Amino acid sequence: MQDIFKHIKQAVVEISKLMKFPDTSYESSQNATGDTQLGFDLKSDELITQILGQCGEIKALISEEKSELLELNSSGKYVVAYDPLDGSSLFDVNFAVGSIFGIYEGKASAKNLRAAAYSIYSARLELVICEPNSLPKLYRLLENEEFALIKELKMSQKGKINACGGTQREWSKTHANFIKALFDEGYRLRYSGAMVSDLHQILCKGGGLFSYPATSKSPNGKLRAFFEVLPMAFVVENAGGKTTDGVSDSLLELEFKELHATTPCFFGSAYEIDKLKTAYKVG
Ligand code: AHM
Ligand code: MG
Repeated sequence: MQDIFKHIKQAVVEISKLMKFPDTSYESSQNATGDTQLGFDLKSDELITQILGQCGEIKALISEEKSELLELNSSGKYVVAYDPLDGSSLFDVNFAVGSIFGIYEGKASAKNLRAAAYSIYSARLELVICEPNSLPKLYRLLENEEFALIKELKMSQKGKINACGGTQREWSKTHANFIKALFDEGYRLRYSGAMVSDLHQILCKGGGLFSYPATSKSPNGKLRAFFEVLPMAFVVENAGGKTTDGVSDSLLELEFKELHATTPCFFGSAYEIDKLKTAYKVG
């Protein structure tokens, strides 16, 4: 597992370097879920494939930018699922974006998720690594190109941030009423449009809610299970937070068949997730 983290560190440093002087021209191709891809999505995907491909512990890769699983070493123990550039629509406006990694033992499945990591490309390069039964660790890249441990991430019982995704007119009445109730309680809107950055803010500030619900256009939500939702749920729950799809006790108890399956998802402190589940139950 440590060898996988070593290769992830190398990949995110290379992506961060490439980002400093990017070619931001759009490409006409589309990814497996139909989004228009920025050239940088593909470049990040290629870089991660190339660098993680050198890690003997990895059996296969699943990427948001690949329609099929990519087999690597048959003797490898882990499948790594990744979103090479989460929040890619914000890349050309120079907002913080990141890469997300889920490390699964054997087959990609929530119950096989053993570790997760994500990077944040912004003024600084930061990397969060989360191993089983321990708080997620926040690292920052120093001038000497080494990652230094900054702190462990811990969520409190209740936060102040409300990061609510999706187009509001496509929300259900239940969801719209619940989000309004949080604002009425004094929660503040903080939503950039990059899940990885929005959740990073909530994790660093110790609480709040990130939601991407089912909508009338996307009844199964927008965010992808294996390389976005499950790895971030693993980090949030290990930080002491809670997750749900609106009904479940945890996103980590859900099973998905398709590589690019999506799900409604909610991540937050205990208070907001419990309140959401009650609101969704009452309807
Ligand atoms: P991406 O991986 O193609 O960037 O798409 C995922 C992103 C999430 O980071 C973010 O929460 C969501 O899409 C934003 O969608 P919306 O603009 O509908 O709120
Ligand atoms: Mg994404």
